[in-house]
Amino acid sequence: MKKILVIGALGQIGSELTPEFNKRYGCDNVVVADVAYDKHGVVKDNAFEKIDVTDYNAIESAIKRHRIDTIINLAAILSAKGEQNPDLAWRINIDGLLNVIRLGVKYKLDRVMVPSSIAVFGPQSVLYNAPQETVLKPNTMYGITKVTGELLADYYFRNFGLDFRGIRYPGIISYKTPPGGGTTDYAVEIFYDALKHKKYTCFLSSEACLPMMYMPDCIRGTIMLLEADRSKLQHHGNYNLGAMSFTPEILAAEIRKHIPEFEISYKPDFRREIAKYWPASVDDSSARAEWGWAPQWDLPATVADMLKEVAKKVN
Ligand code: NAD
Ligand code: AKB
Repeated sequence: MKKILVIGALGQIGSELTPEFNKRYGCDNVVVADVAYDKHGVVKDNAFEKIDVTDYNAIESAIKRHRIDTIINLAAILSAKGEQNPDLAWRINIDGLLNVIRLGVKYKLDRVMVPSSIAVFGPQSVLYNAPQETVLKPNTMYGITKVTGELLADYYFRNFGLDFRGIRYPGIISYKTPPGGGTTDYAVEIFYDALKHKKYTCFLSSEACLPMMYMPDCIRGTIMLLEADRSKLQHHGNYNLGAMSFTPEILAAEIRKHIPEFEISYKPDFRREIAKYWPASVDDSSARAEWGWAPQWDLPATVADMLKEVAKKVN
């Protein structure tokens, strides 16, 4: 793992993963790419390539030019946007992924990493402490693309020896870059509205319990898996990863400990149906056993830190 290409680097996760990579591997060894321009200097310390992940030739030319041996592909259409434009979700999440996989095989890349999601679960899955292995029949296009990605990861590992790694991220909470159109985005928006207006109208129902994770844990877990000893890994693109679980009601109660007058109300929309068949919690014992995962951020610590950091932005 000498030279890394991060595709989709300007998004919620990429904008925080890239600086950590810079600290660890050096800016010269991390090349970033996105379909958008880096207008706000989010990843200004790195060589930047404007690449659409569906463009095989553009990725190939970046691999050759920068002598890339590792790709992290974060380019994706998330769950809510994916339901509004399923064709686009398939094209970016699957055609883009296949480009990365085929080039990974062609250039014998050291490893590729592409996230999966708790969206792989569905109505027939076990939704409490969702097992690593269970029925995966999601009812969203986003979920379908993520299950397909996990199956492709296994296939290309088995038949072509591609070292493919991925985590089923829960909803990620952060303040640096806004989330990109998912069902768990409420758990970020709520902090801005709590600080600005002391009230928030939630698009999920009060009892929608989902697994969530604070960004520092997401970054740490991602790097742990990326660097894990290949011989210890029994899975490829599909590690369950847990940290905390809560409903909007529980999150609001935690915020109220800091802002007593904060009020939450509910106006559920189509995203309630998406959340309904996602797990309340996940069993991450494989990640713990195979590469030592353990979360460090719980709900009270996350809420306190988010309120402190978001306050700096809204003021
Ligand atoms: P995001 O939407 O915030 O960022 C995605 C980035 O990809 C954006 O910068 C966007 O400009 C870029 N992009 C979009 N289309 C592209 C294309 N055609 N070519 C190149 N770049 C393109 O997403 P994120 O939250 O950072 O998610 C990264 C990965 O993690 C995705 O695979 C997502 O499914 C997964 N994931 C995220 C979460 C979460 O809560 N953030 C949870 C589970 C899984
Ligand atoms: C979304 O809500 O779509 C993402 C995810 C959990 O995959 N945050």
